Amino acid sequence: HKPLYKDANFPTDAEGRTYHLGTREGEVAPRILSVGSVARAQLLSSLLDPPAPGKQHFQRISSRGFLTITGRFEGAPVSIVSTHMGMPNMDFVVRENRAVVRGQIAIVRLGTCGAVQRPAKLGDLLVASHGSIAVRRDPDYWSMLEMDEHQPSALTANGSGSSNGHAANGHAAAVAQPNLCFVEGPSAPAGRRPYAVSLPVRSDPGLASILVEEAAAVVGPGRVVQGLNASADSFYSSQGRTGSLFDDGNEGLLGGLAAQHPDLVSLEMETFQLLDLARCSRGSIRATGMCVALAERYSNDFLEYSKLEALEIAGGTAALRALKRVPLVGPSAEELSEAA
Ligand code: R1P
Ligand code: URA
Repeated sequence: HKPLYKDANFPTDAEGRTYHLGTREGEVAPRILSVGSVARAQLLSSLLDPPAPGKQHFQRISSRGFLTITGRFEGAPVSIVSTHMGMPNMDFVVRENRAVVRGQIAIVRLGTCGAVQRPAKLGDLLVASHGSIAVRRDPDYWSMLEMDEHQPSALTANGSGSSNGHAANGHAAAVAQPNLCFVEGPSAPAGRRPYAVSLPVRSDPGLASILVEEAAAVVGPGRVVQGLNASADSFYSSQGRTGSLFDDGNEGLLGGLAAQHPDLVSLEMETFQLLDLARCSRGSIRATGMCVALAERYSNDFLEYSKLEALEIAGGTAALRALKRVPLVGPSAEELSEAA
């Protein structure tokens, strides 16, 4: 049977369940571990305290495939939520969990990532202590190339069009945007920016430093690297992966990001959205992220998959310990009286 939703602004069903995650108040703990896959959520649920005899951990898989597991970790109520991939999915996870828990909440993301530059190396735990930037592909860059090809004089300041879509120069105000361009040299049409790079958004400093301590206690301090994260809107183009099948204009992207941010260590797809929403949550969300370095972008090495599970367990243990330790402000008297 299909649930009936009310309130197009923030849809919930008759039982108060959210539209994408399918959970309601009482089913999610204020301390949340967000992981990229259902398999990782299931694996890390083995770290939870065993349920009382004859009971099971709360588990709900939504119609959209988001799995929520709620139990206790060393006595503290926690939820593990599979988030899938990309910033829109992190948006669902943050907003819909925020809506079903009273009081302040803490969210730690445990993901996988590419290691951008040394000292980050394969298998390390990279903590976004310096926050995150976002890297987004700007489709207008290619639209402008197309428009330029069809109406060269309409878009160029000097009336000279481009014959190959990549050689025009002197572009007019239509292309003046405040974002950054990392494509340099003769193939970069002047003033055109294929990738927009945001300003950094910070991690919760207290939560990040507890997470670093716990990660170092699990894997040793030499395997934990703190720095800036970048979340991209693609695994491929906006992470600087190149190939001949698409014109991505990204040859200089990775080098440009590293040069512009010497503390950049990790490149993945969700942390920025988590930190941005926490920053906008009127103080109601404490958040940070940590990733297992799965790929070394500077050497082109990729972690052996057989080694990943142990690293996920190590990172998950550290993240759950940090979540347990982080102080949270409980629900206000107002919230409690609303609930009554
Ligand atoms: C891409 O393969 C996925 O892996 C990384 C990226 O952020 C993206 O979601 O994280 P997860 O392993 O948490 O999914
Ligand atoms: N996840 C990403 O998003 N990028 C990588 O390089 C590895 C994992």
